[in-house]
Order: sequence, then C-alpha cells, then structure tokens
Amino acid sequence: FLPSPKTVAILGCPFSGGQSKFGVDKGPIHLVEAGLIDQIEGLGWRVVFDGHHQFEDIPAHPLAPSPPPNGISSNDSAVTTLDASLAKLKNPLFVARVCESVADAVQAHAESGQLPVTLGGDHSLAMGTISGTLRAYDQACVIWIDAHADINTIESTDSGNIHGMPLSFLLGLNPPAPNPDSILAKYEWVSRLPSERLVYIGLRDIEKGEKDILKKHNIKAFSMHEVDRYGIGKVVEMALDHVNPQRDRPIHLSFDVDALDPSVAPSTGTPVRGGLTFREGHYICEAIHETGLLVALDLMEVNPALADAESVRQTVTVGCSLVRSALGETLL
Ligand code: EXY
Ligand code: MN
Ligand code: MN
Ligand code: MN
Repeated sequence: FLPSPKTVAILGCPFSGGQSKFGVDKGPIHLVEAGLIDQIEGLGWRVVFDGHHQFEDIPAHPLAPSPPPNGISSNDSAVTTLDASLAKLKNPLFVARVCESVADAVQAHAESGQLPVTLGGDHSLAMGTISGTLRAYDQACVIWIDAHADINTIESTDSGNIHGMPLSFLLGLNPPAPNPDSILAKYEWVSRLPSERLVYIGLRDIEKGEKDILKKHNIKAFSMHEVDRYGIGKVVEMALDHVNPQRDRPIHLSFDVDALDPSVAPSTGTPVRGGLTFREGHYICEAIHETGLLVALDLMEVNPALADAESVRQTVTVGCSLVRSALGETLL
C-alpha cells in the first residue's frame, strides 16, 4: 500500500485526558528520547517527526453544552437517562476534540503515503488514529492488542474513563446525539469500523458489560486463554484469518503496552498480571510486518510516572523494540 521511499511519520501525542492517572502524557517524550527515531531510520525508513502534538488550541476544559431548559428534558425519561450516562464521562469534550485533531493528522500523513506511528498517551487516542486510518483506507481492519477490551459504552462504563471506551464509538455502539448541543454530537466525526473488521489479542480484564457487548456483536477476541491454548503463532494466524481472510485489507495495529505482562512492561496505568511475554508481544508485531499490509501503528499507555527508574527504562525500551519489530526488525 505504501509508496517508496518508505516513510514513517511519528505522531507524539502527549495526552492523558482519557483516564485519571498523572504521567501517561510523558510516554511519547520518553520513547523519542530513548532514540526511537534513529532506531527506525536504522531499519531503512525515512522518518518525519514534526514535534509532539501539543493540542494547544484545544482548551483542557471546554465549556460544556448548556443544559436543556427546565421542563423539557426532565419530563422525558429517555433524555434524562442519557444525560445521566453522559454525566459519568470524564473530560468528554476535551477527549473528543483532541482525538478529532489526531484523526486529521493521521489521515494527512496516511494520504501522503506515510505510515503513521502514534505514540500515546492514553488509548482514547485510538478513536482518532483509527478514524484517520479509515478515512485514508476505507477497507482497513484493526488488530487491537490489550489486556482490556476498551469497548465500554456510555451506558456500561463504571469508571467514566474514555480510554476504556474508544471501540464503542468506533463501532457505533453509543446512541446518536439527540441534538447538536449534546456531548454525543462532538463524537459524530468518529469513523465507523464494522465489527467483523476488529480482532483482539491479549485480553484478560474485561468487565461484565463488555463481555455482553463482545457476545452481542459477535466480536472476535483471543484472550490469554487462547494464547495459552494455541500458542501465539496460531493465534495471530487465526486473528488474521478473521479480519483479513484474503490478506488484502490494510492493517491498523493498536498496541496497548499493558497487553504485555507487568513483569515485561511495568510502567503503565492499568497493569494486569498474566499477560503476553516479551516474545509473544514481539511475535505479533513481526508477524503483522510480514503481511506487508501494515498501514498504521499505535503504541499506547506507556506511563513513565508510574514506576521506579529501572522499570521505566525497561518499559520504554520494550516499547521501542515493539515498534521496530512492526517496522521490519528481524532476529536473523
Ligand atoms: N474497563 C476499565 C474501564 O473502562 O475503566 C479499564 C479500562 C482500562 C483501559 C486501558 C487502556 O486499556
Ligand atoms: Mn504530523
Ligand atoms: Mn487499551
Ligand atoms: Mn489496556
């Protein structure tokens, strides 16, 4: 899909608004400072990096839409329930606007024939990156590597953290905006990903509401149970057979570093034991590179504020090497 000379665009997205812990916005800075750009160039890519995106023009707390006048929504129980769901969300307007600007950036780089590598930042950003990919490649599929399903809807979320929700917006699982002032109207730019073009690997911490959503929409997921049963080689092959049976669809790989076991990647906001080994994580990236179909990559949820210096170094180093594997580094 990509013209030559092959070019990677690094999009540093120092954004933490989709969750509540301090520090995940520092992930991209650490990855770049660890030498990621030189390392990618060392694999033969041209790399464009126009600095970390600062989202300066986006207020962190944009004015919330004004509440409906008294006597209208309070008489309508459907609207009242929707308002109650939306009230649980944390920073919904900020997240929506940042992700929309990320979608524009990913789209622009992809349409100029570059392979966008987005460094998070929290995983809510994938609403933007995947929308940008789908605008450039409408047949793209998504391989989502994560301990979590990140598919809570505005109704099912308990935490209100939007990094646990991006796929519900991409799959169109939330209700339509009842009016142009609704928070939901700020998410109408999000592209639609058909549910059969999503596959997960690495899941092990899924809420009941999310399990119901996965079943209801028949979404293919390879949890750590399947990784244990079949081995990572077979799992990646089955995942590709599901989302990409003819091996002709462009692939967007969204890699949450918390998919790795916390002993491998400790510096992340929501670690869950029983994760992918170092090699399993790298194997996924290598195998997707081998398809020749990778058009966009996310590396998300590296949080350098959440561990001791050695754990941070280990996590940042692993993050860089996952990116290199997805971009063609081989063992031999
Ligand atoms: N399911 C939980 C929630 O919705 O809050 C935890 C989500 C963690 C999401 C991390 C980034 O992958
Ligand atoms: Mn850019
Ligand atoms: Mn995630
Ligand atoms: Mn996760």
